[in-house]
Amino acid sequence: TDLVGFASMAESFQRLMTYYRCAIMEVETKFRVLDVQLSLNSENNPIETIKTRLKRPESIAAKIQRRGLPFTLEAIENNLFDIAGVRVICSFPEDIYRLADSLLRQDDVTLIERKDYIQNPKPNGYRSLHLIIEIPIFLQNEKRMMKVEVQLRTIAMDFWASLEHKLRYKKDIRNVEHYDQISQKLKACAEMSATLDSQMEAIRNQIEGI
Ligand code: 0O2
Repeated sequence: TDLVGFASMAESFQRLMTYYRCAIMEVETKFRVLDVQLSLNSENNPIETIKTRLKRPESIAAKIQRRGLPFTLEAIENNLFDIAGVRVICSFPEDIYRLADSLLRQDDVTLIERKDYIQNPKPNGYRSLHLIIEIPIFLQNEKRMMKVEVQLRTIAMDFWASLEHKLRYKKDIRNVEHYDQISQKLKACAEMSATLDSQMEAIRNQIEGI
């Protein structure tokens, strides 16, 4: 019956979400291990914080609909690569690349896509390094490959992105001019904060005598 079909689909969806949660745990642990290891060589930890999130069912449904895809688990797994999200926040830009390189050298990590919005910021000023990776999770009787979106940014980039996120979800169409004005100010802040990041990094390197 329809009810049985629905219940089994709901259960499979829950199971898939659990797998993504496991994949998040794996990736988070990989970064925590790198943080400890990289901090043995210098006094400081490269990672400031790690934030993780599982995309909510309504956001998944909205994205599937937007892309004109069918509402199936296959469509979700094969097309949405940001269901599992791990955001790694560092103090300095160099640490971002150091961490990303170390992660990608691990033999169970496959790079699916890399977008460097630090080298090439978005027109609005957004900066971060985005990686889509695939990693295995080990279940009772099987190994399952899962995709995870990793976003690496500095504290300054994260600070900027959270403010810009507020604007993004407050698009007041009646007030286009106001919106444009705020966008311009934000863009200017993005440039100032990029300058701050690189100057702070230069000072750090001077202090450490690199
Ligand atoms: P949330 O709430 O963080 O999940 P797509 O993933 O298909 O929408 P694309 O171009 O494939 O788009 O992905 P991209 O550019 O790698 O960026 C996806 C995520 O990066 C976003 O997820 C944001 O988290 C972040 N991001 C990208 N651009 C911006 C930006 O201009 N401002 C801010 N604040 N964040 C950005 P979601 O799903 O949009 O949001």
